[in-house]
Amino acid sequence: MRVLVTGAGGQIGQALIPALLARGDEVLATDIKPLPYPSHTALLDVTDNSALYRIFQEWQPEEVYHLAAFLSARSEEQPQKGWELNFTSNWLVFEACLYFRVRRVFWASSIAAFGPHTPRQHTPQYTIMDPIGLYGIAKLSSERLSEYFATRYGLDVRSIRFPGVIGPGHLPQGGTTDFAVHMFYAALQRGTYTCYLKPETRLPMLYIDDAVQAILRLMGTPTERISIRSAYNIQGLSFSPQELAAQIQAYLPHFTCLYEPDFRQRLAESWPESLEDSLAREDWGWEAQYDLPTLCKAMWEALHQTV
Ligand code: AKB
Repeated sequence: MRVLVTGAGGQIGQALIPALLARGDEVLATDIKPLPYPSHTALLDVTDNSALYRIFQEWQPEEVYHLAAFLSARSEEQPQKGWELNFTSNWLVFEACLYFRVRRVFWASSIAAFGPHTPRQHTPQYTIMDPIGLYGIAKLSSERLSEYFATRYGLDVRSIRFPGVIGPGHLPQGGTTDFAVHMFYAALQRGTYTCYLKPETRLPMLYIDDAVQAILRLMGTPTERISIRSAYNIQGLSFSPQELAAQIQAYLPHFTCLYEPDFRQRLAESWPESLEDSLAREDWGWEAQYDLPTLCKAMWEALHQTV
């Protein structure tokens, strides 16, 4: 299968590319910055429509994984850029997929599409969605666009509402859930971390291997089984900064975590604590493999080799 990945240098892209190659796909990895992969890479600004069409024309992808994004905190700093990257680029990619008859397209939605009036525990698939951040506004708008392209034009488009994603090897930048990865690195390198969220702020999270498996499983499911064309809820695990700090202290007893909440607190408080994901389970067999202890074990094993 010929596959195109955008935002390939990001946290999910860096883990997805090896998985796609391992299943025998021919992958063109694109990003706005040069990529470290040995072959089939291209520079691409996904908001540049002519550049996008050139890439589709040359590569003729059968599947597209559109991962380029500006995360929540960064989108607050540059709202217009956040809108272009998190909404307009979806429009351009969906249109290009129709034009070049792409078989299937994946894009990444987020729990940021929910808002302060959304029920926070076991958040249902269908509920009140009133995001307060620009990132969430763009993701919710993209969900509506995604369903529109599927029902009006028959585009086989699929998506997941990602929670915070945690994995080794890539320090996420510009998000609200980044603390979860940064805390591991800081614990090993300095023995202390200052968290920008309050200690008790619980958020849904996912280990990177589960995130990659979710994408592959969703994309490998026959069309007739897909009942959601906006984006699926999935639940992995949920924890707060203080719960993660306690797990880290079990490995590094001298680790200390300080708390200095900033503007990201308001975003985090408007997001769910956990999600109800029965439709993802029924439609494509979603099931997370990692809980907090297994996630921490996997992170330590990986980080001890690199840090
Ligand atoms: C962020 O924190 O902005 C992202 C997300 C939840 O989509 N990790």
